[in-house]
Amino acid sequence: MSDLHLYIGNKNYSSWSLRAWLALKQTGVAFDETVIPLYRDDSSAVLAQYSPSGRVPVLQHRDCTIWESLAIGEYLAELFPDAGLWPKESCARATARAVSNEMHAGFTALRTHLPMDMRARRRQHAGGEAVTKDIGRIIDLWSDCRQRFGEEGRFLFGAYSLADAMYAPVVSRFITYGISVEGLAAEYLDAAWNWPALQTWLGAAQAEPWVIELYDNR
Ligand SMILES: N[C@@H](CCC(=O)N[C@@H](CS)C(=O)NCC(=O)O)C(=O)O
Repeated sequence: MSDLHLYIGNKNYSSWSLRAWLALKQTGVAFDETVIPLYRDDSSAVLAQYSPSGRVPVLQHRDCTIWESLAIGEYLAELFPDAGLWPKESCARATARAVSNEMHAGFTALRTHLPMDMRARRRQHAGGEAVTKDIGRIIDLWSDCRQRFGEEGRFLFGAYSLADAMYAPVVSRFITYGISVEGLAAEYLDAAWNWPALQTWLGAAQAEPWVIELYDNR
């Protein structure tokens, strides 16, 4: 049993859980995880036992409870400084924080109209102008990070960082909804999608029995 325990939602649907799980995986430490199936009659009651906000992800580390995906990432970056969760160079690190915050606080149209559904390949969405704008910004942002900071690897800041974990659910959406990208963004999409930890999570998502109609029928 580890002193780190991550509580997450369904792997197929819970985008915020995926971010925290990838961050924790990147530390290389052993951890326990509990999947709390969402949108069931008992979900709120179960979530309330572990999460002050009633949402996942939640990281329990000894007597410290951390909710909110980005706060979990920051906590892990402090706890495991050698994991390289943030880039070392200060401008790269500030930019990584900026794009991570932008993801955490924004892209509402994309998140609303293209819910994460990792095992689906439906290639259709009721997009609209706001979704197109979000997609355009994400492609610009990925290309810019790759160009300015990505020299030493295949990820946004070269080596895998929290910024990549934050965008992993967007990568999954691009695959699910068949959003085509070119150039640096396409190379990034390929690297991020094929990241072994993400593929491990995908395998677990594909094996899950639960279907959330709310997301599947959107
Ligand atoms: N801002 C939060 C968002 C957490 C969130 O919305 N989690 C969803 C699952 S992806 C949830 O727990 N939903 C359950 C509910 O709303 O009942 C974070 O970054 O962790």
